[in-house]
Amino acid sequence: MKKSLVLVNLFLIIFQLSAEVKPVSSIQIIPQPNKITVADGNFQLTKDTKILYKGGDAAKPIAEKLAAKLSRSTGFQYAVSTSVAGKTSIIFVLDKKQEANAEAYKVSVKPKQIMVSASSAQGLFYGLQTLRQLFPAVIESENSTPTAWAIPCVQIEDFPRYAYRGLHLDVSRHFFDKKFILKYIDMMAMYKYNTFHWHLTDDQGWRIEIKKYPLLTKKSAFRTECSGDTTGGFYTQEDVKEVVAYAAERFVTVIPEIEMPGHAVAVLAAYPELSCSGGPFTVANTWGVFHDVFCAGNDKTFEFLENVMTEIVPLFPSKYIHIGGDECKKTRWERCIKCQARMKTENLADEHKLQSYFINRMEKFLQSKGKQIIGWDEILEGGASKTATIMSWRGIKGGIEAAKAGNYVVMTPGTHCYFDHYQGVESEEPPAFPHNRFLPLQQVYTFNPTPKELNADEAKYILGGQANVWSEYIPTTNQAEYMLYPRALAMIECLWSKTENKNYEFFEQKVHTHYLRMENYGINFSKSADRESTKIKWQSIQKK
Ligand code: TNX
Repeated sequence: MKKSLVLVNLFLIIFQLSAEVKPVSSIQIIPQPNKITVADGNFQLTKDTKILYKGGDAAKPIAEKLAAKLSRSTGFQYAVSTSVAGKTSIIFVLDKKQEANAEAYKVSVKPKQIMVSASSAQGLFYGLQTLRQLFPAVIESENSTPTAWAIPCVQIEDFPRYAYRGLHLDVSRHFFDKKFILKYIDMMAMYKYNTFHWHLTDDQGWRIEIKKYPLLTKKSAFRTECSGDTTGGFYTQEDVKEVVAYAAERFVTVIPEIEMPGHAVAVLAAYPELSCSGGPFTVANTWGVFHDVFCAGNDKTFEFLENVMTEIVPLFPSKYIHIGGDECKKTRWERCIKCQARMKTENLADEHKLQSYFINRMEKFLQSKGKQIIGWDEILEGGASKTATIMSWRGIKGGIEAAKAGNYVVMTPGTHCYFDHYQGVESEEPPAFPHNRFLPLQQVYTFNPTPKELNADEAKYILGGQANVWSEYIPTTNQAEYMLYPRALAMIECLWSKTENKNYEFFEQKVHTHYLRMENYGINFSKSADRESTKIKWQSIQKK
């Protein structure tokens, strides 16, 4: 009896060991790399360590980024060069023969040399981010005195699961200044996000200078709150150029969103002739979905939007422009003579077809300027063109439908990607929300952008995923960071790491070491996930 128990136990232990993903706990990289092999020994960073680059000038700015970071955090002065190896060296190698995926990289840490290699500057940049996380967290602070920074010897080979790894920010409901946007992009780059979706327009504020329409920044960019205070702001075209260039240097593509045909009240407040009723309107100071939208029957609407896009397109090198398309009420169109006349002449059966007409017309215009469109999943209603990319937010249904129809898809379902929802137990979260949706860290971590309903061919249409930060109840940059972190760390592991390399317990451990990194970087992150009550609540949600 005893013997058999011992055998059963032995069997259980062996089974558990083999079934378990065995993370290497001294290496705490987020997102988890594909392959890590740890060896004995350390690399010691000293003031004499040389930083080198090889294989072309494109490697130089990456090497310089490390030199600048180390100079700031150690107080020593590091410069980069192409030759003179030191006793210890860190070398960045552009090697065209490596992995074809431009985002792939390798990091090899040996006692005398660290080598980061990739086939492109972007790959080297990601190698640099991984290396940064191998250094102690003090690398994120300024002028700390180095006490023999030792980096464990390791070999890492890595590339992302998805090509689209996005974070979104709504700057309409609350305006966030340029400085914050740059910090946002910094953190995105550190965690290997590559797309910033900038939600620039909505009912409560227009946020980008358009030279042809000065009222957009004079009037549409500001609203009067119920308290009587005026609030708002906007980015000049110079600001936008700076943000786009800053992002490009960090391999982040900026996709601007200009909302149409709905979420347009701020525009209508300045240009009421673009509505069905003629107004007057004021920039919205409450949240929700409004009846007044762009008139689809009026050619002036298209003239306006085309002129806006003519200024937008050259500012953003991204191949995509986001045209919104969500939550457009049809009530005004139903009663509008011009809209009804358009439906007749264009032979459109209903108002959903009119929305399709609207989006398709703008898509054609943007295509003539060399751009493709992305829209929220409502653009499927009434029929989307084959060339539109769909952002699936009302669950994954729209995304599945689109992928099956051969449209590219970015998955961003509310169940896993809405970072405006609570992450802890509601009553403990600041500030009080009028709704009680709940999205804890654990739930984000279960996100899989490729639904099992898709076969291998259809799955190719899933470009990746994105987390959205809607800002109705996020009035400050501090609050925005609180909502984002650490959930953005869970999200990136869903977008970068292979499913078999994900492990929540290990992730949770890594998040704790990253608290220090974020703290040193001046990020106001949340610790809600640590609360027992949050864990219990999540389990109860899971059971439902
Ligand atoms: C839905 S997601 C919206 C936004 C809101 C958000 C609040 C989407 C395309 N539209 O306008 O801010 O919900 O969670």
